[in-house]
Amino acid sequence: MRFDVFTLFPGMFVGVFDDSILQRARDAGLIEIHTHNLRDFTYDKHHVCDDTPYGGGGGMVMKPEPIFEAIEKVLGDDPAQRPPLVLTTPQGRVFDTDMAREFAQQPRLAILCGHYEGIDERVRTLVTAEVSIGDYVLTGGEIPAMVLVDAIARFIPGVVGDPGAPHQDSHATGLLEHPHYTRPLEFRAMRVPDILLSGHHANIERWRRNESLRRTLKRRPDLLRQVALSEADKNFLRELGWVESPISNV
Ligand code: 6GU
Repeated sequence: MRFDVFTLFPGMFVGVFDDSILQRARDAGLIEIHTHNLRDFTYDKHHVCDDTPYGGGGGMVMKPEPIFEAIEKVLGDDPAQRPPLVLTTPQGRVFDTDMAREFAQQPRLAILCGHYEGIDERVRTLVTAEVSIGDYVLTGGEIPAMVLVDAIARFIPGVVGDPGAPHQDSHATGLLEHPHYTRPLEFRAMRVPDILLSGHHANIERWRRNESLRRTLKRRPDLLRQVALSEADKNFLRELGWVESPISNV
């Protein structure tokens, strides 16, 4: 999958995409990440990309011309032939695991990092989707773009070591993850639960499922309304004092 990121601050991406799992995925040819500096698509001496808002008021607005120029030069002149373009903005739809999985189906994705007080409204004619990463305001859309690339890349086969992993982890199952342990068996008087040493796979799976349920009930009970629960799941949750909501989304 190829990502094209349009930004005023390409330097912010250096390092984030050059280490760890994303670098390995790039080396393996599983993902390509191209960052494009919007300033390179200006024609004035000072490479200006922002201007004051019509109507007055504070702050600066991202100018449309460098953005249109960059999108058309890099992604092509024909809108019908271009990959989807996501604008990162706190006004967007809140990003989640379903969106990550869906974007990962695309061969290409372009991301435009929003900045300043906002972006000239006419730029929205280029944009396929507006995405926010949560209900707080950041100084710019670069960190959200990194979040999107990382979360989407994990759903591309081969990027994460264990092919089952992205589909089993927190949120992908709709539940939070169960606890994990590795050696040593006993550390500072804390022992690994015996069940994990039993070699009994069905019991271990039931224990992990129950611990996921326990953790989700304690930390994110809202998620339980959106997940398909078996009778065994419900019985376990009831033992913990869970009361089934009469309104289910499943
Ligand atoms: Cl996508 N952009 C900015 N500037 N702030 C945010 C955000 C995006 N998502 C959450 N906060």
